[in-house]
Amino acid sequence: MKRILTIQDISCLGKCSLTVALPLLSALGHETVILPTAVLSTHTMFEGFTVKDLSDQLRPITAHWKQQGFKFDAIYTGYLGTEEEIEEVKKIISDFADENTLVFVDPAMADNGKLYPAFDLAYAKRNATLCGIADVIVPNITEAAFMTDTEYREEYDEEYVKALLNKLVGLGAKTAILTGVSLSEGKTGAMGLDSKTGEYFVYQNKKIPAAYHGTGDIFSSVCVGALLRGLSRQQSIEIAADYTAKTIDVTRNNPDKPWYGVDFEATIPELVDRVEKLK
Ligand code: PXL
Repeated sequence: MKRILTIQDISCLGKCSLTVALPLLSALGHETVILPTAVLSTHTMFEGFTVKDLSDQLRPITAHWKQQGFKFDAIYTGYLGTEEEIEEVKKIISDFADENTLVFVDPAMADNGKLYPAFDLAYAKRNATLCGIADVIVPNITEAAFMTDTEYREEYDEEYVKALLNKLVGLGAKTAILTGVSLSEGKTGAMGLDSKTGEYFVYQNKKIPAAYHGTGDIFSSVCVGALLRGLSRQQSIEIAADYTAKTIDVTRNNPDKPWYGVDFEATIPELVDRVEKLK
């Protein structure tokens, strides 16, 4: 069994970050070690959320793991609260990752052309330095634009996406995967660039006309979980994109859907079925 360390916040209620990553990675068959960076009552789209920063716990927790001799096959980072925390996480990566560790970074901080309420441009630039030490990064177009000083566009073509991907690997990431990429009317998916071979890869499926919070975390968790099962990059983005789309579709059709997240729990059996068949 592979062991993955995931570093992100716990939004106690809200179906994002660790409350999504942990169940999905477990369902995909991985031992999942969590390092919570903060505890929030809910994610930051709720009014009046509470936050307890846990930055001062990162060192003692990881020092204990080090002393116990733990190693990780992958380190997956998501939403991080502050620039200082990003620096701490870079240290943890340099302490625990060797050439066999998959370092997977989702610089979760923005969407639809805007940074989340807690962040500014300096934070985005700091996240770019974390992306620079990653094997795989999975920003959306907004996050990529902020990190690379590129104009954010709602309407774009393949050349714009390719230029963003080239700037992202220019940050130092070995492979960049842009999420939420729509290359034709009614389609959406992901497009990536392998910096070593210069090869682009792409997957487009039907765009479900609905948007919910936490779907970026769902894509990332499934993508890294699939990669860690030894599936190819192409298979992994296809499985992650299809699962995310299916989950959005199921949520859209649920009359009692919560506004703050998707019904990813309902589609886990299908996900497991699909990856089991690929064994
Ligand atoms: O889904 C990304 C995310 C994770 N964690 C917290 C968030 C968000 C997005 O808003 O607020 C606390």
